[in-house]
Amino acid sequence: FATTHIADRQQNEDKPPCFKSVSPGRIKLVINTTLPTDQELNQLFPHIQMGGHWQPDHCQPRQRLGIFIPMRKRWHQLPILLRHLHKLLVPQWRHYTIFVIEQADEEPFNRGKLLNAGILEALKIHLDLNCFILHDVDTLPETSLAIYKCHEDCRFALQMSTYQKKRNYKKAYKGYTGGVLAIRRSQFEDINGFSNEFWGWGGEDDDLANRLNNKSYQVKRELSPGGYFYSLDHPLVPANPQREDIVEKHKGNLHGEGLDSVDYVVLNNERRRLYTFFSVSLSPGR
Ligand code: BGN
Repeated sequence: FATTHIADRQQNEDKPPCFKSVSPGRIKLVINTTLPTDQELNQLFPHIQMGGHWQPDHCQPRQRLGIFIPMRKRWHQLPILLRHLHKLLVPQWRHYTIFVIEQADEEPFNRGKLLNAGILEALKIHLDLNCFILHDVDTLPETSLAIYKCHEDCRFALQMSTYQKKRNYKKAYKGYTGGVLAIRRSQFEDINGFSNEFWGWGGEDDDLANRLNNKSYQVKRELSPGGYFYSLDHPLVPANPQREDIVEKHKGNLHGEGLDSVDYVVLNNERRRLYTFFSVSLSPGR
């Protein structure tokens, strides 16, 4: 990959900052979809660049978003989310790139480590990302008021999916960082990213919340109605039986391992029509 957007940025310097008010509305969910051919995608999304990048050209967005989708088996859900996001984000005048990071090894799913790896790889090609949206593939915004951006106040990370269908739209608990989280790059780097030690379901997000709190950041929850998110169904995944112990153990040393110590091997990277793809092995030494 060549690095991009440095030239764009210089040109942008004369442009006014982007400001767009969004009219409220529900987003039509297109659920039963297979990934269309590249030709069909070109027709649906003529302005989205290869690799899943878009930015407005008449104004200068202050936030440059990397949207990170950790992935393993739920490939059938990806086209649903991708269509949905590109439809939502262009009218919001966001500067964004969507990244899909696949865990291609035989170990249990490690969402935190996978996101650490994906973010490091993304920053090699988009040097100037300054806001990360950590996005589960099964969680879809329901209204146009789900504004994809980091909190204006740099003391706060933003829990975007406060009201999820799978929890009967009950408000997420205080400090919940799963689902869809907007976190500034500066915050993510300051807390040393996620722990790499959560293999299997659960705990990595609560550990992330502890890392944030320990550095005096707080997680704000998006309000209604922007915080309403639909959930796609999937089979239950086995929980990691050690997750509570690991969360507890880490409380004594919250930033000792993480983004700066993640080991992985990139098996594939390519710009696909609607997203940039990385496939990584998280168990290089095992
Ligand atoms: C919590 C899980 C989170 C998960 C949410 C989903 C744990 C660790 C306990 C110390 N946390 O209970 O990882 O995202 O549920 O609602 O299991």
